[in-house]
Amino acid sequence: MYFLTAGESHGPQLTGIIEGVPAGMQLDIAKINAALAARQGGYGRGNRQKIEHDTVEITGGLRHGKTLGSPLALTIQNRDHAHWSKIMNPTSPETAENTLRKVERPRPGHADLVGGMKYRHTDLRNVLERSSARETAMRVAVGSICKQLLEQLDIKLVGYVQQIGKLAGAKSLPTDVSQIEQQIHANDLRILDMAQVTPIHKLIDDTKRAGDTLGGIIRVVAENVPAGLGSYISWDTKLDAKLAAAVMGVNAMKGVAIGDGFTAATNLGSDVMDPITWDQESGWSRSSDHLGGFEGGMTNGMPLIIQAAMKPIPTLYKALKSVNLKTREVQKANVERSDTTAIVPASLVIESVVAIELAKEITATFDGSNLARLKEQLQAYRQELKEY
Ligand code: EPS
Repeated sequence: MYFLTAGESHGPQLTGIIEGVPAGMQLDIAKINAALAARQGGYGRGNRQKIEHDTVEITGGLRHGKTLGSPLALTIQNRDHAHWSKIMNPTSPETAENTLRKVERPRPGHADLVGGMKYRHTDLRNVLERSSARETAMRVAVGSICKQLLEQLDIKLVGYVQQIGKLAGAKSLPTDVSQIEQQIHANDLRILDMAQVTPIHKLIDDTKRAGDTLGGIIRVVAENVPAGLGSYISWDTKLDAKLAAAVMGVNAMKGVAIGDGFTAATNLGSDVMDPITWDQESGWSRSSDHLGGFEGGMTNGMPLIIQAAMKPIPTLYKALKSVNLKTREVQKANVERSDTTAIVPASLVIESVVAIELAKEITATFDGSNLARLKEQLQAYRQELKEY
């Protein structure tokens, strides 16, 4: 399975192609659109989301609602393009009128400066348009398709917000996906503890007023993932490594942890290893999950627990010091319309990239040509593990 996205934040549309989705899967477009709508929401978002109404159009790989096994072609329109149709026109000439809103004061922490240096862009808009997290809309669409595939295989997962700035969204760290889903849908922060909603809203409001931004911590839990996905044989076959790469590939991520992560490094071995259990009914298991469902780069049958640390958004209304590309004068960095925090949408994006990696691994481990055959193979494999 492989996917690629294209498109600029204020260009005409986002495009995605995903190859390797098994044939014979009934695709629920409403579910994809619901995921896209959820990604647009969340407290702390800026005004761009009032313009966009993300919905997916599928123009390849689907017939009568079912996947053909051929590449799925997806598009999401950028409604805001109507306001940028001259500046972000893919084909019109580079006239003065078409190149207004040049970006020449790079924002610290953004891709602006290094992107310009590397690709020899003198208008940093050429960098920010693609480095913008707008692209993650397509990753959520692709992720929703992979999530639907995983659901067919009885694997469920959820990504939610564990912490915003210094405030935790809950003390507990549950592993029951349905329970987590129920709790996070009761508020606009995707957090577990309703008592934390008001203090976190206030934190976001105060930060916005101060022209500043916030990051946070995201937690993903995946349930009923069979043991033995990934491999201990070589570094690049370890599934936790692939997941870590996918998580770090999401805009603004600065850290990733599996299970207890960095805390495990400070604890004793006897506190960190998960004791092995066996019973006739469920076969092999562990009595705790400090290792987040991974041993030796392979899933061990326990819930997968992945955390991601997101830095605050680098576009600050209280602009930071920068240097003008042309004049070399010290100036305030460019201010583009932005979010105070994008931790809520990012939790859906992280959920999506984890779903994509799991779907990739499963369709590579078993025959991913046809959904019915894949189901049969996975069921037989689960039975084999039980009887081991
Ligand atoms: C972004 C800046 C903002 C965000 C955008 C990411 O866009 P704009 O400059 O148009 O206001 O809204 O996120 C999205 C468009 C989105 O759909 O998530 C940035 O610079 O990264």
